[in-house]
Amino acid sequence: MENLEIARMLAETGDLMEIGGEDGFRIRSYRNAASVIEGYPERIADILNDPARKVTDIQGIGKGIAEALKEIVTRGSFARRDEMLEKYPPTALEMLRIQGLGPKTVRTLWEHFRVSTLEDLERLCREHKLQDLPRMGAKLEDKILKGISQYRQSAGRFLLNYASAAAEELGEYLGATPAGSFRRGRETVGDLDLLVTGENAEAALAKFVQHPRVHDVLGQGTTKASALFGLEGLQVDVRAVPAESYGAALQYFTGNKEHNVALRQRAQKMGLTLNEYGLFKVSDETRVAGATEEEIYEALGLAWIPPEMRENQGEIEAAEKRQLPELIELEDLRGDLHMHTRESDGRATMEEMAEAAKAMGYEYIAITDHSKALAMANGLDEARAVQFAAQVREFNKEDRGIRIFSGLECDILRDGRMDLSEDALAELDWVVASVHGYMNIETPEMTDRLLRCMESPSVKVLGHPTGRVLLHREAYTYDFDRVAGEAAKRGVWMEVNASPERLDLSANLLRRAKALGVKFTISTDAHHPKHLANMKYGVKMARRGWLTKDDVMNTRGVAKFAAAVRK
Ligand code: DGT
Ligand code: CA
Ligand code: CA
Ligand code: ZN
Repeated sequence: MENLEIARMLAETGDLMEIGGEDGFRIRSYRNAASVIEGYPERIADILNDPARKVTDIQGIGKGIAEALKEIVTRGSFARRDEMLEKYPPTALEMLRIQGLGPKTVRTLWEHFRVSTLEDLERLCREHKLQDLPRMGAKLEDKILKGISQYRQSAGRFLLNYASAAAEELGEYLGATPAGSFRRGRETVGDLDLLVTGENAEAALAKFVQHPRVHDVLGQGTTKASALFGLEGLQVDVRAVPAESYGAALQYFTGNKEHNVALRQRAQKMGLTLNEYGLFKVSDETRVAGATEEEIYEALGLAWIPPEMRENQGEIEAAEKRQLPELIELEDLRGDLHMHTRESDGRATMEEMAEAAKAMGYEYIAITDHSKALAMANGLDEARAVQFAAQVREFNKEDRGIRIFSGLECDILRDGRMDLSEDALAELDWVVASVHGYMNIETPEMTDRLLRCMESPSVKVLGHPTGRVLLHREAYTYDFDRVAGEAAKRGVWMEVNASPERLDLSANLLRRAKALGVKFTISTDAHHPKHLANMKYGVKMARRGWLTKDDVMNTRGVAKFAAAVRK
């Protein structure tokens, strides 16, 4: 247990106590101790383990806090914190960070509406529900909505699907091209960068600020305009650039910074200078390139580098040697292998999902409803799973232009066993093994759990392998290289979950897993036919992980895929 974690627990408890309306003196003592511990040069855990020393010798740590510290170090929490977390959800803490929302209001909102997330709070304000309470009115609702938008703006990053909708709408409206982290396919974006060029570029800036969903104009000049877009207030920067500089600007504003720095240094060594206007000779300032990205990279002795790879992670060296991998593309996918139906928590039937997948041009899908451990989602037990497998066999008897694999997203129990019996799993074509509970167990236990689940001969792939929920929940921790190494050895694949809330695995982990010999699938985890379109986000992620068509098993045609699964 590191000091920072201990400090966070104390501070969080203080915050929860504030929501609870408790004594200010005690709240301050937790906060004070938190700040002392956060900045303390030695590990508190070491001091506690040393019988010759006392934590109470540290300024700001009294007897009560010392007791809490002992508890934290031995079991990872302490009584007061547990008690507070029982009363108030930790998500309520985020509401404290909203301007205009004091602890008392947060408490009232929780007590009356059970709102504990910003999303719910926002909805409540928009539906004017706050006015039902005494001393709360339209003014407060407005203030809170502004506060939420500001909070998201400063601390906030946005999911790729939100940014994508904005980029599409504005891109079409302005004839603009996205750059920045969005173009690099980062899983979240801070703001959206757009470029316009040509004769109407300057006029596009004026048009931009007049768009009905654009508000709070932050600045508008002849080359750049910035404003917020939509209810969530995503900042959008639009830049107007001349055609001769278009490639240079696109390159510059796509980034990332580290990639750009490395490129500029490379240019320097060649007697050139690179900026957002073009690539020029240092000696006489003549223009070498600038209209397209390709000519810039070429003039620097490099192959054009796909934006998803531009993170200065070895891509420049690979481009120099003309050894960039041929990255996977959306069109390479032949099927989608993770989706839910009404049998568990999905919205459509198997037939409807199949129909939608067929319309997208897929050859096959796997239906993977939840297993019984997810009782809330009405997960399948053994009998239902076996019956479902029979139903799918029946479906496939006729040629319907799409093949269904009978699948299951089977829970990995806390001890690593699968939720359903091997006999039942063996009836199915495709088993995705996923963690949905006990996500906060210790790292070694989680490692053992994942290693153990792969001992089941039915398990084909690890679903959303780190459990992260973007902007919401951290990945659970385990010895990733050991698990990935074991997966490679056993021929268990790892999923790139394309849901924009997850995008799990991350780019770094994809590259690590690939280096260890793992094969992958990209799947949407759709709960509705429209979610099947999320595949593009998963492909972006895969490209950021340098994956090729060959690395991803659902690029195989149906016969090859079926053969690979049976093995
Ligand atoms: P974000 O918006 O936080 O998701 O990340 P980016 O990468 O989109 O960052 P942003 O919007 O600040 O800038 C877009 C790109 O423009 C960035 O990747 C590199 C380039 N850029 C912007 N400002 C600067 C700068 O001051 N120096 C350098 N070297 N590059 C910059
Ligand atoms: Ca940006
Ligand atoms: Ca920007
Ligand atoms: Zn799942």
